[in-house]
Amino acid sequence: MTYLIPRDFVAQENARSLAQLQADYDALAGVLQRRGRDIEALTTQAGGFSVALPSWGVGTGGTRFARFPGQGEPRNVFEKIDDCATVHQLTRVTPGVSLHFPWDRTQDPRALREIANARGLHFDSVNSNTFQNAAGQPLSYKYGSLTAQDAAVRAQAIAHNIDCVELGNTLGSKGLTVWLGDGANFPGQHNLRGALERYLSSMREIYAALPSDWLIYIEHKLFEPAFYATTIADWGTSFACATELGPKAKCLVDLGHHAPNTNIEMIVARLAQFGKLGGFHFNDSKYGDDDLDSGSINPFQLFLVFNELRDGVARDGAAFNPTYMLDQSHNVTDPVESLMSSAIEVQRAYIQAALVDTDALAHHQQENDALMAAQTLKQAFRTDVGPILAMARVRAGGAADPVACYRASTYRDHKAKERPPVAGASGSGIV
Ligand code: AFD
Ligand code: MN
Ligand code: MN
Repeated sequence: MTYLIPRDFVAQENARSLAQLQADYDALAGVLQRRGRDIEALTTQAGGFSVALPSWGVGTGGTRFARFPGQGEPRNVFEKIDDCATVHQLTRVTPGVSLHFPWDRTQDPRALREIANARGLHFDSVNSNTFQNAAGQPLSYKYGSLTAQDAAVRAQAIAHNIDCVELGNTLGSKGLTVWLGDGANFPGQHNLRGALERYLSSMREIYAALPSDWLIYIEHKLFEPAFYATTIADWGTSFACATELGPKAKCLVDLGHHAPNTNIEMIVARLAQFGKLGGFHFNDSKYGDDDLDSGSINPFQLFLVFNELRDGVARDGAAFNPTYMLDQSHNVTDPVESLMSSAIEVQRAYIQAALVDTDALAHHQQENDALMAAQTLKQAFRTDVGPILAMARVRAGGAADPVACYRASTYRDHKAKERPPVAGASGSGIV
């Protein structure tokens, strides 16, 4: 029998801190009221937020050098679903799970869908993988996949992507995310323009296989594993390709996939302006594609991204609807704890951005009062919205303090017993 945290246990844990939470909530309500803001409206807004989990995030990631797995890690996609369900049970903000194929391949996708639904989860966009060779695959991706010189290799990579769409369709997904490792390590290795032409022609075939209500997300990344010229290296290339492909193609912004100090919120604004912002992979970084926990290094950047998203909703309403997902690698923490705290960090940035006094901001911008414009943003960013997030969780049956509740439940100890390591298990390790 698989251990899941009993509902009563969460309620009992919450009972310890409810009076304190109510006091903090009431105090914050007063602060916000003086700013003309209703805390209840914000709590409702927080309760409506969601960010999808990467199935590969529930295992310890690792680096190019080593992976140091923890106890009781999931060994297959069904066990990954249990961990994702636990993250969602306590945070109430992660009902979607993004699968990665072939890592999460199962013989019985219908059973997987049923079990996930029974745990309160659904499947967000699926991810293809042509940056590794799959076991038993006839042709190698060593020299590229969708951009390979060899037409047979391209055909194999296209077929894999179409297979992901079909599997995803059975699972109830509505999107395919394509991140490509293709590129060159030496000047001259590729005809740069030829590689992109081949990419587009491959992607046109995948695009043609999309169900009518699906989107294809193009995820750009500056470098790695190609170190001289990555084919889809930046948002501009991504935008151009999404435009070439058509309305079902959108751009996906992974926060870690840019050069250090890149103004990511401006990329968000540009893609939003031109109707091509498809979604996000949230994580944080100090150097490159570090895949650290969301908001752990630069929470202000995350807030500024959400400030642009707030602006997008204000301009375009419900038509502006990018998807949110975490994409992180957990090396030194319990992945469940990292995913819970990261999901809450993303939700926090969303609510902080909702607190921006937009009239004041517009006024200061009009008056060219740069200092007060910045102060207006900072006032929202500095507001501790923790009680709003905790109250939204408690009202939805989640935990006031998800990490404390998770630790008290000894979930991981149960999993350590239930899941002895097996050789060749579908772990993760590459993010
Ligand atoms: C990569 C990309 C992409 C991919 C993932 C796989 O961020 O999202 O699917 O990691 O682990 O770096
Ligand atoms: Mn990513
Ligand atoms: Mn990445």
